[in-house]
Amino acid sequence: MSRPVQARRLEGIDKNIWVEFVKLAATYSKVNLGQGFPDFPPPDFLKEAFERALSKEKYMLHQYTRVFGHPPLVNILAQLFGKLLGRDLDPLTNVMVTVGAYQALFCCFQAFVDEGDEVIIIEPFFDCYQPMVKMAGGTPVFVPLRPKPSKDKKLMSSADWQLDPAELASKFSKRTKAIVLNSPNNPLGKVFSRGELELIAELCVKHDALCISDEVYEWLVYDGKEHVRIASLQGMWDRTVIIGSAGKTFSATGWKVGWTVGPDQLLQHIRTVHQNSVYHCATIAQEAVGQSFQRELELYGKPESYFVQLAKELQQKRDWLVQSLDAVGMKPIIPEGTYFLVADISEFKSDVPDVPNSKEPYDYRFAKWMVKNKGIAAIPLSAFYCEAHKNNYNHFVRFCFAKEEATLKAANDILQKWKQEKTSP
Ligand code: IK2
Repeated sequence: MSRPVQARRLEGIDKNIWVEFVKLAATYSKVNLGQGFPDFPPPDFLKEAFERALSKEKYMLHQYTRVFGHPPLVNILAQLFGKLLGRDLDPLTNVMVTVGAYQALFCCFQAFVDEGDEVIIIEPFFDCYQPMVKMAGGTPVFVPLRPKPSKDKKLMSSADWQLDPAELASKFSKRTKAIVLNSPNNPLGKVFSRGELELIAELCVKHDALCISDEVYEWLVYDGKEHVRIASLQGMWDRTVIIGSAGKTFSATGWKVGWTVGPDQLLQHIRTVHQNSVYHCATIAQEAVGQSFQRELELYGKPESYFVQLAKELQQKRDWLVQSLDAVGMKPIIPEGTYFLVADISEFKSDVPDVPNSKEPYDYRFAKWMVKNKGIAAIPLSAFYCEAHKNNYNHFVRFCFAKEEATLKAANDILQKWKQEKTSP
């Protein structure tokens, strides 16, 4: 063809961190702490629900179901989120099922963002927000969480990374259509406090902006911290879409069942995008997720609840990885939630051969060198920053600790050996 094949909206968004680093991990890693998925099995009740859905009598579950969500699943999600948000939710208009949280995000940007609209993104951010805003014709506007080290603490916490209120306020204008909030945050593990959320909410109300609230790690919160839903704050329900993921909730990321929860006047536009793109999400997976939520609703807050047990197990895994990294001088930032932990690699500069004139950020070079030479896969933190800010945050990598004890032990063995090699003459 003599004319350009590629649509203009794809310009500059062809590179993807997961495509690149998943391949590197598959080729070189002995211990994969890169992409965020558990290497332990999902709970038996989820698998059993799937098996029941496959039984002979349930043959209709092999067919299409309701376009905006399988009825048993939207019913239970409406009950659960109704309880969490303290309001009556209509399963048919306040909930929509998507193919993972990814598709929910895509639907939101397509539904709300026009040419010329600005969308505020808090850095570091889950990487797909930026290309999705651009594909919708919008302009991403970035505002970083800034680390505030305190002298008396040996290790930082993700809570020490904070927004500067004046800086955040300066990003809002009449062009602002929405802000994307991700709490608990991937990659830092930060759980935004009520006060921080109130500040964001106030600005949304003042500037009549929407809030796309990505809460896929809502159940993975540690040390007794509270996950506050921004939709429950004053003036926010009408302008917020909550996004969730069964993959993260039930440790089954390959299932790709997600959802949006929000007011009908917002969800109606999300439904328009969904019905004209993906249309429908696998019925059997929705059935099994629905049954699993039924179980969790019955056990809500009890020690047998998977939500309670998983958070407890992950907190222990977080602590193991914190210890391993701290012992070798890769200063971990203790996350308050999620699967992830960010560590400072400044002291490892001398290990990675310098590449004169390389435009690649140091953390990318470090992560590539580490997987090839030490067999540990991790993700460079600057992948979660816009181009202009990458170099300010290029001395950290992200590790995923949602892994079997044996995997974390193998990582520890490699790290200790590495440390010994560094210190022995
Ligand atoms: N939103 C956030 C914040 C996510 O972290 C994810 C999943 N990403 O995990 C990959 C990684 O960071 O290593 C999603 C949305 C997408 O969720 P789903 O898998 O349900 O589409």
